[in-house]
Parts: sequence; structure tokens; C-alpha cells
Amino acid sequence: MKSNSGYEAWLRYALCEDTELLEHYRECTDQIGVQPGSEIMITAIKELEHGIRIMTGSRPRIGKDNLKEAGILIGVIGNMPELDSLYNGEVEEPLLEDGYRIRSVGEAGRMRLLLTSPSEQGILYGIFHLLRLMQAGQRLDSLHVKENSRNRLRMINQWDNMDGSIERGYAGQSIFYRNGKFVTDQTRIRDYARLLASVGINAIAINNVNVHERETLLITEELLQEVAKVANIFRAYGIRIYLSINFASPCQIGGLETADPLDVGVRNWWRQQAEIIYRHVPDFGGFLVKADSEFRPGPFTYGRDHADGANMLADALEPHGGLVIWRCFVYNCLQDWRDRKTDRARAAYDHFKPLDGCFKDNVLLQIKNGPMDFQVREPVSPLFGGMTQTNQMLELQITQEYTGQQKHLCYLVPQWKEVLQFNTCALSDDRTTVADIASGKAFGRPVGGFAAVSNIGDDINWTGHPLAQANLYGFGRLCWNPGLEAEELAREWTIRTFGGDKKLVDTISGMLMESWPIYEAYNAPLGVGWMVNPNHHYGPNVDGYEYSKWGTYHFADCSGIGVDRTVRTGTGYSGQYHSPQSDRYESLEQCPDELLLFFHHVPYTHRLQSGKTVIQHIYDTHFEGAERAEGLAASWRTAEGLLDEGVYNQVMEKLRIQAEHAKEWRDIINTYFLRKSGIADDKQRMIY
Ligand code: GCV
Repeated sequence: MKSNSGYEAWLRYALCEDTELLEHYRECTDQIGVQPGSEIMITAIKELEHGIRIMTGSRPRIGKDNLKEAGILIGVIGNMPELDSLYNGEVEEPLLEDGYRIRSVGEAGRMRLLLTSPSEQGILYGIFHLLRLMQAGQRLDSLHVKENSRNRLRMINQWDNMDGSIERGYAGQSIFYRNGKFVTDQTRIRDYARLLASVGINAIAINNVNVHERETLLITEELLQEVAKVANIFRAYGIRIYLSINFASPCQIGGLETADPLDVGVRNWWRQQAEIIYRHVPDFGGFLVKADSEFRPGPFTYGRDHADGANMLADALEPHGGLVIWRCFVYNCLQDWRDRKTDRARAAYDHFKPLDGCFKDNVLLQIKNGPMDFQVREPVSPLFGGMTQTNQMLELQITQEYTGQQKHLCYLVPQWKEVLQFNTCALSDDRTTVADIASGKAFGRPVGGFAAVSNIGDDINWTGHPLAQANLYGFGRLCWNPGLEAEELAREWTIRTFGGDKKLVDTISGMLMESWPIYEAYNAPLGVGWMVNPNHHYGPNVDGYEYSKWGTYHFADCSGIGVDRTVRTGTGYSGQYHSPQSDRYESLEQCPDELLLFFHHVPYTHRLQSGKTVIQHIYDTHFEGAERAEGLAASWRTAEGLLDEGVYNQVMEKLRIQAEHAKEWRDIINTYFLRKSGIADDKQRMIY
């Protein structure tokens, strides 16, 4: 078995082992007709050649001189008459700018494959699609593929710092920076660009949203040449780069005395800075901004609101076609646990809803999936559906800050699917799911999309836990098409990464699909969240954040637990949703079990819809969760011999740690609640 470090991730090609299929692939791919193009086309063709060479064992002839005999014709619509003529007469819905079509025409013996798009970028995506089909062992003689992405922006956020560290990174150091500088060997950056483009990502913010001193200089002449080099690498893969900026830059590096967004000097400064940036990076995407949040500067310092701040930057970028992506993760991070009225969950909506309609068209508000912070379970942020006249983006977290830090297996696609499918009920039909709001479709916004915090670092396999790659893969594929199913993506990723052995694919995809429910079972119960060790956020600590300033409480006492967020008696958060969602959350009887403690404070003896009491639910899920975590290792054992031994051992070691650690979660949580409530486990299991 060929050894697999994990570096190639899902772009791992192998010689097709089925002789009949191999013959078919060779026939189709032997001659490929292509109209030459610019940078992205060159990349696309290289990718095609590389994949085909490995999967067929022979090098295809690719060029523009063999259009008559070529089995595959590839071209941008309007650039290759031979190809366009084969489509003549067909009436079809048009392709979007980066959409593509792959079609087989003709009969057996003279079958031809046509790949077209309005842009080179679409051709690149089409080629990756074709390679994906070949990795999955599909025949190419009856293809009828037409793909348009549902999201204009499909973005990755790196939380990388220039000293080489990564905020909430669990897979080594940054691949971009070391010791305050850009890395000199940028091969890895290029290989990352390949991986991202292969799943349709088209935007990346290359530095942490917490912008420190050194990174503040990224928008200056001192570092822009280096930024431009990275932009060149990504450009070849159809990905635009963005920078996270420091709102206080005019003071910190511009020599001004204020960063007030309404100050003329400040506005001019940003305009000039934008001009300098675009001189270096003509297709610069724009700014990503964390302002007035967790001690970052922002417009509040000057008595201005977030529309003032975002629009000022948007004005500066507008002449160049740039965007401002403004984060809604804004809350009071100096709360007092004694004060039960201030509710961090309310904050994003309270700040931004009144500003709906005040933002310029080149501003997008980036909203975390939930109102708190990427917990294993949270309701959907009520800002989705709350704003109808503002461009929005959904922010997800691929890096597993609160979901096991890439030591535990936690495939997040099922969680994201729940978020995407959530119907905000903003309109009376079902057109206002989070997926349709974020894309801009629901309210006819000009631009929208998804962003996520990356989970990669310089570990050889990118993500530390080899199976955590599935989350990066799944995010990219969902950005392109939120309708794809979690299990379908799990299987697809497994096949591409480890090959198509049925038993192996069943095992790995099965483990992936179970992993989020398992993690949730031994974590904080019923949506209450936050029972983690402060700061690093790994491991159980029930009261770790209970008396802190961060607004993250569960209010457990001897008789009950949970946060009353109802309108009737609590913080009023449930009223931020549209009816009937607001009614569902407000009602103790109708509130879904998995979110009960997020919305209600209840006695331990409260009976859930499942029929169990809260306390028995806590005990049962924690025993089950730990047991099922052990079961993951048992499932993995059945994969031995079916994949590379190194990967097998690596995953086994992670699963061993997870199983041990799940017991720690079980015992700490169960003991805490036994002591608090004094109520024994019905099943009399060991609680310390
Ligand atoms: C980048 C949470 C994380 C922080 C992160 C912040 C954010 O608070 O713990 O590390 O900072 O979210 O999303 O801005």
C-alpha cells in the first residue's frame, strides 16, 4: 500500500485498478483539446494533466491542435468555436460567472466530453469536478453536469499571526508566517490554494481578526510586497485575498490623533491606504473587521455606530471594487455574573438589527452561526432573518476550538447542515432558511456567502487529526452547494482521501456521522454550553466560566440549571426570533430538548419531551457518550490493513486519547450534578 502522510489530502490520485474502466479513461483522456488562456487556465490544465497522468498511468496530449480528434474539449464559452458549435441549438438556463457544464456527446466509440464555462475559474472548478468523478471510479460517457455555486463568496478566515502562532489552531504553526515575517518557501501556501480551489473556495483572509502590532502593518508599503506574492499564488487558483485590519490603524500607523470614522482626515487616510494596497494587489478582495469586540478598537470609542465604521472603509474600497466584511461578534466582554439581565446572546442582534439598511452595498455583515461562540450546540443566530436590507455572511468555525481541538473526532458538517436548513420564518413560506439568507437569495441582496475559520497548520497532514480534514472539505463543498448531504460528503471525502474500499468507506463515514452526537453527549448538556477550562477551552470544567466576565453562565444550583432567556421572565432573547420560532423557544413544553437549558432555567426533575428528567438525561448521555467514544476506537480497529499503517496508528492514538478524555468529561459532569442535586442515578452506575 502506498504510504500516505495525508499531505495530498483529498487530491490523492491513484492508478485506476479496474482494467475496463482504465481503458475507458484512457480513451477519453488521451487527447484533450484546449484553447490556451491566462493564469487560471494554465493552473487548470496542469491540475488536469497531473490527475489524469496518475489515474490512467499515461500522459494526455493537451493542446489546441488536436481539436478534431480530442476526446475532451475544454474552453471558455465564446472562445472555442468547435466547442460552442457542439452546443448550438440548446436552450438552457445560463451559467453564472464561475459555473460550468460537463456534457458527454456522441456515441460509444466516438464519445466526446465537453467542458465549458463563462470563465477560466469555472473551467478550473469543472476540471476538479471531472477529477473527482474519476477518483470515485465513475464512467464519463453519460455525463450531464451543470453546476452554479449558490454563494458568491466562499471564504476561509485564517486566524494566523505573524509570529507563526495561530489563534485557536491545533495543527502546528502557521504556513504563512514565522518570526514576524512571511515564510520564504511558499510551496505549502500554493498547495493549500490547490486544496481550497478544488472545493470551490474563492476568498481568503490571510491574518487573524485580532490584529496585533505587526499585522497592523500588512496594509503598508513595508509588507505589501510580501502580501502581493501571496496574492499571486492564490490568484492562480481563482482565490482573492483579504486582510483583517486594525480599526485604530490611522492612529497606530498613520500618525493621526483619532480613528473616528466621520473625521475627514481619517477617511482620507483610509482612501490613500486603499490606493496603495490596490497598487500592489489589483484584485485585492477587501477588509475583514473585528471592531469593538474583546478589546479590539472600533467606532464606539468615538460615539459612532458600526454602520459609520463599516461605511467609511467601504467608501475607501469602493472605487477599487473591494468589500468590507464586518463581523457581528460584538458583545460586552466585561460582564458581572451577578447581573442576570445582561445577556451576551442578545448582543449581536441588539447592536446590528437597528442598523439594518444603513450599510453600503459593498459591506457584508459576517454573523457567527449561533449567538454565543461556536459551542457544540447553540440555537441559530436570530440576526439571520432579523435583517432584510443588509448583505450577510454566515461564519462557521472549522477549527475545533470547543469541539475537541482536533484531538477528538467531531465531524461538523451535520451541525452546519442544521444551521443552514433552519427556517428563520422571516417570511411566511420556507424561503428564509439561513442558507438562503446568507447567500443573499432570500432578500435579493447583491452579495452573500459563507466564511469559516480554518483548521489547518503546518502539520504534515494539515489538520493534526487526519480525519479532521473532512471538516475543511465539507465546508468548501457546502459553500458551493448547501444542499449536499453530510453523509454524502463524508463518503465522498473518504473515497478521495483513502480510496474506494467499501468496508473502509462505510467504517470511516459511519464514524464521522456519529462523532458530533457523541461529542455532544459527553459535553455540556442540553445546549447550555461553556463547561470548559477557561482560556484554552479544552476539557471539562463545569464552573470554569461561571463567575467570569465573559457572560457565559449556566446558573446551576441545588435545585436546577439553565438560563432563562424567555420574554416572560428572563432576558427576552427568545423574542429576537420570528414567530413561530420565538413561541417554540419561549414555551417550556415546546422548546426542543437539545436547547432547553439555553432558553430555560428548570429543576433537575423537569421532564424532557424524551420522557426523561433533566438529571437522568445528564447521567445517561454522559455514560452513553463515553461508551460510544470508546466504540469509535473499536470501529477503527476494523479498518486495520485497509489503509496506510501510519495513518491507521495516528488515528488510533487520537481515538485512544478521546476515549480516555470522554471518561473525564463523564465523571466530572456527572459528579458535579450528583453533588449539586443530591439526586441519585436511576441505574445506580458509578458516579464518584
Ligand atoms: C479570534 C472567541 C475565541 C477567540 C476569537 C473570537 C472571535 O472568543 O475564543 O479566540 O478571536 O472568538 O471570533 O473573534
